[in-house]
Amino acid sequence: MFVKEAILYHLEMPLKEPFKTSYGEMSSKSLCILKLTSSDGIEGYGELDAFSTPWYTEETTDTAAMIVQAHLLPLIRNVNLQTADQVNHIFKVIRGNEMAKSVIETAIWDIFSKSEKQSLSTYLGGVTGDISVGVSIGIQSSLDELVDTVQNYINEGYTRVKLKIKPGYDIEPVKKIRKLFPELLLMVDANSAYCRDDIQTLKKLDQYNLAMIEQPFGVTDFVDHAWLQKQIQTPICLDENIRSLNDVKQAFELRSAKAINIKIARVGGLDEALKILNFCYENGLIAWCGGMFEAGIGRAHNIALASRSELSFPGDISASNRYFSRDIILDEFTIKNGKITTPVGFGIGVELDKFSLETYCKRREVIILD
Ligand code: OSB
Ligand code: MG
Repeated sequence: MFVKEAILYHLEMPLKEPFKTSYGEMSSKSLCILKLTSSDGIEGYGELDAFSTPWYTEETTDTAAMIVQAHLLPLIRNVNLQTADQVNHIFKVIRGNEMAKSVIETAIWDIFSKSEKQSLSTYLGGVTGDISVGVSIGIQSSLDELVDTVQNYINEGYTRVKLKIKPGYDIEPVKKIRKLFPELLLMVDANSAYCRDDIQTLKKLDQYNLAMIEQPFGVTDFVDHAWLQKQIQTPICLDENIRSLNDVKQAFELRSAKAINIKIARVGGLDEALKILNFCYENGLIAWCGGMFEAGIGRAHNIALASRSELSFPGDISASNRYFSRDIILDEFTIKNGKITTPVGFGIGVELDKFSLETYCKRREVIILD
């Protein structure tokens, strides 16, 4: 299979409500949709999930789009691809830039699963059916607002709640939510806002029966996370630290974490994500599927991955309407009884809503690879 043509759509999608983390506030998501056409005329889709500001990783939507065009697409030009997992290997000559790699790699998995006339979840070894999902809740302006927000998502059916925290907004919100919802599968995500000096606060958080504490320390702090994990019972989950299988091995050897948030975009695509998933399963690390405010295409890739039975902990995979008033796919993802149903169509199993795509599209580039 050869890739003959690539179209990159640059979108700006306003969020229904601004989302606040320890990094700052976001009110809209900039992303790209990549459409690849194969020599057999099969169309595969990928989503470029970076952000407009490089606070989560070094990449931004614009820098990643540039890397896609200038450095990555040329590497698969005139290459006869035999399997989807080949792409990860081909891209190894480019350092980092995982989000840029992921948008192409995931589109190629879509093409291969379509050519095998299978859903992507089946192709990845997943089980089709319903998957349990969770929701990530940004920092709220008051505790009352937080309680209402959590209650609303529970009413909608979400079975796991993740609260964003930062120094000064941690013990109180957790205490309040734990008191009101004693049985709730609850966790927190610090987006690397703490350091060793905050040990007393982190020890207090350890007392609220949290499912995990996500990324308390800096993004390369494997040693400091190991220091912390020795002193608390709550599993530490690494997010920003994990860019590859090697990072997971390092975390495992050092005992920096007991859980891994797998984001397809952050690890450079589905092949690396599957390798991480296998490693976690074999070594007793909890693995689950994270999110990056994906639109419908990225969400479909996440759902296909999350359909693997090893990812039983509910991921950050909300319904389409959690972030956007209108998604870019025809059959939006909805939540029923706390679950999202994996699509059964070939490949990612969702179809672009061309009208909706147009309304969000700022510009497009057509790249011929002949
Ligand atoms: O840390 O997991 C994170 C969103 C953007 C960047 C980083 C993170 C998040 C989320 C939301 O927590 C996940 C989602 O619902 O898509
Ligand atoms: Mg996180």
